[in-house]
Amino acid sequence: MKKVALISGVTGQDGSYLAEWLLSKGYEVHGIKRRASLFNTDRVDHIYQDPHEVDPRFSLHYGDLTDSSNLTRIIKQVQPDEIYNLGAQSHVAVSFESPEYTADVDALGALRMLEAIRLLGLEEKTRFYQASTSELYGLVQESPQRETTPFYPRSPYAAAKLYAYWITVNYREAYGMYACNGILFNHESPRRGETFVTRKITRGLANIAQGLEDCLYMGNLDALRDWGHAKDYVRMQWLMLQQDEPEDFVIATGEQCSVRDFIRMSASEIGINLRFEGSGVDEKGIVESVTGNDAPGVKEGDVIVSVDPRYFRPAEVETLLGDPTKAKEKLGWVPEISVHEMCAEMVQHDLDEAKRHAFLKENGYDLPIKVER
Ligand code: NDP
Ligand code: GDR
Repeated sequence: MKKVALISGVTGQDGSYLAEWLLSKGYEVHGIKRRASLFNTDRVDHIYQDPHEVDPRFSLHYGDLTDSSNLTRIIKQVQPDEIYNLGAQSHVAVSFESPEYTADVDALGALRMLEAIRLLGLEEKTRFYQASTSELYGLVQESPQRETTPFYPRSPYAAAKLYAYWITVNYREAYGMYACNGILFNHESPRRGETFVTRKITRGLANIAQGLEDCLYMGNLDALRDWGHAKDYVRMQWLMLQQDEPEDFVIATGEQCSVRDFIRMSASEIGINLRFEGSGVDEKGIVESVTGNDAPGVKEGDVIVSVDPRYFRPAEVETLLGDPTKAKEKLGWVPEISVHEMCAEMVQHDLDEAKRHAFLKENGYDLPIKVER
């Protein structure tokens, strides 16, 4: 029997990789997309199947995690064997600016999904995966962080995800539902949103190398993260729903590097050597500058990265490092792509894109480059 999966957040980084993975496993896949004023399905367009031509194994439904009647209708119609709740306002810095909306989507969204399963009487049939996060550890109480490490959220995003984590545990315990949390550490890819730090770096430096941008404005370069590749991590999301008993798992590489290291790594992929000039506030409020050497798009001494305090967060998560031992031992999961390989893939992707833009510019079609300001 063909299994049926429903993914919220299917248009996001993880949703798109997970949909591909499930289709490769023979699933019928349904995704929830939000209504937007522009097309927002770029990451899944390549797997879309026109229902006029074939009976599709991949379908999209309009919906929103803030709308319980709509979620209930979709779940009733789809009758999924597995639900992956990946939809979220997922940007930590933005959550300080939109805390209430973030709570509505990220905390209550999970509750709405779980309640819909329960009210439709699908507790026995439908398995539920909740996209939990290393941000739960926030101000870390133990290092490395494992499933038993106490939580200490440091943002409205993390506080909302804390509720979602516990309501998932609660529905498992109260109603015997197969519901589990993947506590995933940062994972990236060429499909990562452009305002998350790794993609901002690879894209920004690629644009600079092609003469499309002058300087990349960054926040805290000393934050430490445990970065892995999204493709490795979605495999684990699926594995978690294939066990006899539902359990929560930490997914991480167990290796850490700083934002500064990631800038160095990306620059070296492009062929730019960097000099970190040290701190001191200038008249524009820039607290640190990084210059490049003579390299593509860069003259010796050009400032190509500036640390602008407006990208500092009201409360920062300085360091995260995961211990994926349980996932390795119980599920045989090991990450296959190293942070260096991932960085190289992201840089290559963004260089190709920057070259396309540069070509258009040279030929009189100057499309504006979108950057976070
Ligand atoms: P993205 O930001 O790339 O994707 C988020 C998805 O959620 C998008 O499809 C977005 O739709 C959708 N979405 C946002 N708001 C709503 C809403 N109100 N109703 C329905 N859908 C909504 O995130 P990732 O793919 O990186 O992450 C997936 C999940 O995993 C998220 O829950 C995130 O918090 C969590 N997570 C991510 C980690 C990471 O490092 N990537 C680590 C740990 C947890 P649209 O495309 O229209 O914006
Ligand atoms: P994070 O990812 O907050 O860990 O959340 P992000 O890439 O946004 O930041 C990582 C670290 O880099 C520092 N930083 C900057 N961050 C951004 N976005 N932009 C900058 O210019 C910048 N400069 C420095 C940040 O301060 C931070 O310390 C991600 C999201 O995917 C969440 O949804 C997920 O739950 C967690 O990872 C695990």
